[in-house]
Amino acid sequence: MKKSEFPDPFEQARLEHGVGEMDDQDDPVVMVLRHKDLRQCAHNWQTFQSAAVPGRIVVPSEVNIRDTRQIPFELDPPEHTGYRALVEDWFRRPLDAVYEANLTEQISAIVEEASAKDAVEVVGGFSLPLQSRALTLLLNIPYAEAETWISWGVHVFRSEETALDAGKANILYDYIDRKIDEAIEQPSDSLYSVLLHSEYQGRKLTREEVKGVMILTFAGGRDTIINYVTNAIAYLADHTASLERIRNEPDIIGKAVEEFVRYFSPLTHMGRVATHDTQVCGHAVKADSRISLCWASANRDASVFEHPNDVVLDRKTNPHVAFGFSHHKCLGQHHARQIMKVLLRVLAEKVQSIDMLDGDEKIEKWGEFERKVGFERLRVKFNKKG
Ligand code: EMZ
Repeated sequence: MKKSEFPDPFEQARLEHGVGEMDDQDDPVVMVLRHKDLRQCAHNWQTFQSAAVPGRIVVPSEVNIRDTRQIPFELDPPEHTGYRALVEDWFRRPLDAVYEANLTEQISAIVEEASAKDAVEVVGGFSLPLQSRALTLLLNIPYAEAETWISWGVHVFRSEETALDAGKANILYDYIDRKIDEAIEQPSDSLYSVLLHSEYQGRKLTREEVKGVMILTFAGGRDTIINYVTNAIAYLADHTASLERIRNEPDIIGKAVEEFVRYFSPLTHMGRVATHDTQVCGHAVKADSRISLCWASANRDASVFEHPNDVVLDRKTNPHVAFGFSHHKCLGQHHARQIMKVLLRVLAEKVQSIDMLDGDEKIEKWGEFERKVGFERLRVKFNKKG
């Protein structure tokens, strides 16, 4: 198997049962695997809620490592609608030309630096700095702050090895507390200050609410973007013709951005908690038990996507759910898409080909399913364009 291949572990269960079952810290999860069922469940917040105990809709559950509710992610309408409206415009800033130009400058520097080396470890030496520096734009804070986040390594925001590593999670929560204090003392035009000054239902956001938005902003786009970027590099290393095609047909970049996120599905699934006894796809779901919306499975559903296991760079219709579906659709989606768009553009401009050297896959285990989501390490060589 090529390094850039990401098999679909859910196919058989999706076809035969439509659901999969897994245990997570003695709080089982029914995984919803079909595109259509998943979209129905995602819409149906009255039955499948997000506003459960903080951390419980995340799989693996984070109930033991945080008390702060992430906003607007862990809320349901109508509260969700009000909070989301507060932050929606801010998270659309990535679509502005100046933002895109700044991102292009950042990513060009990273690609140039990588191309000057004999070998680059992509996860820690390329995707992590890229994600961290780009985040300074999303937060609207000085570029230098990225160095702190890079120094934390890939595993601080979400400890992959042990889902319950409160020590690591606290590094982030304490940091955000300090930054909120700083923003209270010295207001600026950063996201912290903007949130501290926003009003919800005629009152200022509380400190805990501000913290809830900030944790989400840091954690939601960390490993997801790192995997998205790393996996795209692996793909282009294995498929030089695709890089060449992007160079010759830059108009397909928008479609390639969508196809990569569909194929890689950097976030495997997200949970919900049933408010009453119900069923999904004929499978009983008890009140107060969990389901998960398995984006990664739905994105390979052959009843929706032709040749679901192939990367079709210019796929015409692509109703993927890699950024979620319905009212909870990823707030960071514009930022993530811009990163990939700019990266593909810069690679086409500056890099002739990428040599795959070696790498270790990152495998997630969900009950009977083992899913490759990215790489623990990936070494490549970028060959500069002559
Ligand atoms: C949560 C989640 C949000 C969670 C869209 O996903 O991302 C995970 O990486 C975090 O661990 O807390 O923010």
